[in-house]
Parts: sequence; structure tokens; C-alpha cells
Amino acid sequence: MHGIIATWRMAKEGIEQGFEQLNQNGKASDAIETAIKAVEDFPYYKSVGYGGLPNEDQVVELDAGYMDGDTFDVGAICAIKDFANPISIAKKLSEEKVNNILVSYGAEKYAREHHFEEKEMLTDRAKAFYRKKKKELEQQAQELKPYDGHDTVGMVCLDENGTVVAGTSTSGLFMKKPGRVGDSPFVGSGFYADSEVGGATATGLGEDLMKGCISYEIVRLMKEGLTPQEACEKAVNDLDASLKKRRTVAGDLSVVAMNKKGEFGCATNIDGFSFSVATSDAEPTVYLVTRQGDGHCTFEVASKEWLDEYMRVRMAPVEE
Ligand code: SD4
Repeated sequence: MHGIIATWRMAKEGIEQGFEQLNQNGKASDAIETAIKAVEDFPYYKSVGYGGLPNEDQVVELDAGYMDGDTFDVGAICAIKDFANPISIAKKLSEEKVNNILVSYGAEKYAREHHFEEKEMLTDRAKAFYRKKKKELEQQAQELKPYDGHDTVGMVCLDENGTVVAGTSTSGLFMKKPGRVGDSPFVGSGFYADSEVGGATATGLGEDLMKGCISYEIVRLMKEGLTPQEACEKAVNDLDASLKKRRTVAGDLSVVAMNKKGEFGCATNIDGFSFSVATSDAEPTVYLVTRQGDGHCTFEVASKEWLDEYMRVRMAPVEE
């Protein structure tokens, strides 16, 4: 059995490429890197890699994390500027004995020394989104909503040898403070993998996802015997309830998981969450998730119309 699951529809083309490698008996570690790089390289996804939206100072700062579920090797970079593929740098860092998580200048120094591709990651399109947002905020004296339709790519991948890996890549929240880091590069929050159990990854408001160490929690629940779907729903619903009890509101929390048998699950506390998945039993497919009143989440295959409209919106000119 092999498989790959990812947050959001934007991962579809990436998982198609990674899945192809898994079908050829490729390693999960290679397949996930291929898949996440494809998302990073696509300029119209405005929250991951090239074309990612900038921070308050109009600088694109990228976060990425990677975990190998066989060895528990972990690597991550936070707030790195002007490197094309953060996931590859995070993965390389996971091979180091120490210094596995590097931020900003240190991450850039490491990436340069290891000859990772340097690239100006702020595109004209991202600058246009920045100008538009700035104008809206000034005109309406509007408070910036931190999430604002921002999508991180998180993936879990299982290969025929039974290795489970997990990884994330994001430009974080649009208009974040310089140096702000969310959950995505933090093991246990943004991602977690244990080849004896499975893996999980999260997207949403990092500040809240971290409060539940949600990816670790899902893997822990799967280890106790819950299916991926049960584990995802319990982790999201428990954290959502705890946050509301203590703070009256809960930020956006969305997760996906896959266990070592290739079974998968998802959960969310928002409308509009989607995910992409492929397994030995099923071709790459995008699902749309609906949260029911009781917190149970159901999902259905996205229609061709929905998929076309998604791309149309992503690629439409920015109206300033
Ligand atoms: C963050 N969790 O930086 C990320 C953002 C995200 O979908 O996932 N957006 O907080």
C-alpha cells in the first residue's frame, strides 16, 4: 500500500507527480519533496513558495518543516527569504545531527552553503495583492483578519516499504509581522509522522493550531486505535471547544491524516476546506469537506466545475 494526502486543492498537481514516484516504488521522502516543490514553484498559489504573499514590510518570509517517521529525523526553517524550495532545505536539515531548525539569517546561510537555488520570491502579482490590501485597510480603517484565505500546503506520504513522512511549506499569514512564525515549521503542530502509526498535518491559524499540538495529537489518537477520520475529528473538535471555552473564539483549524495502512481522514472547523489524496486504491482526487452540526466531517469529490472555477479565480488578474 502507498499513498499521499495533502491540505487543499492546490496540492493536486503536486501529489500527481509524487504519486507517480510512489507507483514506481519510489521513496516517500522523495515523493513528498517532489509534490511540495511543485506547489512551491507554481506562481499562482499565493501562500506557498514563489508568488507567496509578503509580510507587512512587503518581504516574503517562508516556513517549512519535514519529518521522517522511520527515524524521527526532523528539519525546519523559519522566516527564510529568497530561496526557491524551502521544503528541500528543511529536508536536508533533518539529516543533520543537531541544528535541525534554523531561522532567518541562519537558515539562509545554511541554504547558501548547501547550494540551494536562490530566487527572488516576491512576484509582481504578490506586490499587486499587497498594494490592494494596503489600500483596503487604509480606506476602511479595517482590522486585518489574520487568516484571510491563506492556504498552507501540508502533506503525509506512505511508501511501499511502510515509511511515513510528513512535510509543510508556507509563506505564513499575509501581512504578518516580520519574523512571525506559525505552526507550519513546528513538529507536532504543523506536521508529525510515525511510521508505526501514520502521519498528520495542519493548516489554518498557526497561533491556535499550536495550542493543541494538533498533528502530534492526531497521531497519538491513531496510535490508541482511532481511525484517521475519528482522530482528525476528535483533535479538531476538542481543540475548537477548548479554545472557545477559554478565549470565546477559535481560529481556523483544518487537518488531514493517513495511517500506515493508507487509510485517510480529515477534519475542519471552517467552511470551504478541501484536500487532495491518492492511494494505491484511488487515483489523485480532490475532496470538499463539510462540517456537520455535530462536528462530524463528511467529504465529497470536487466537481469539474468547482475545479475549473478554482483555477479561474487563482489565475484571474488582480483588480486593484
Ligand atoms: C500559519 N498555518 O502560518 C499557517 C497558515 C496556514 O492555511 O495554514 N494557512 O499560521
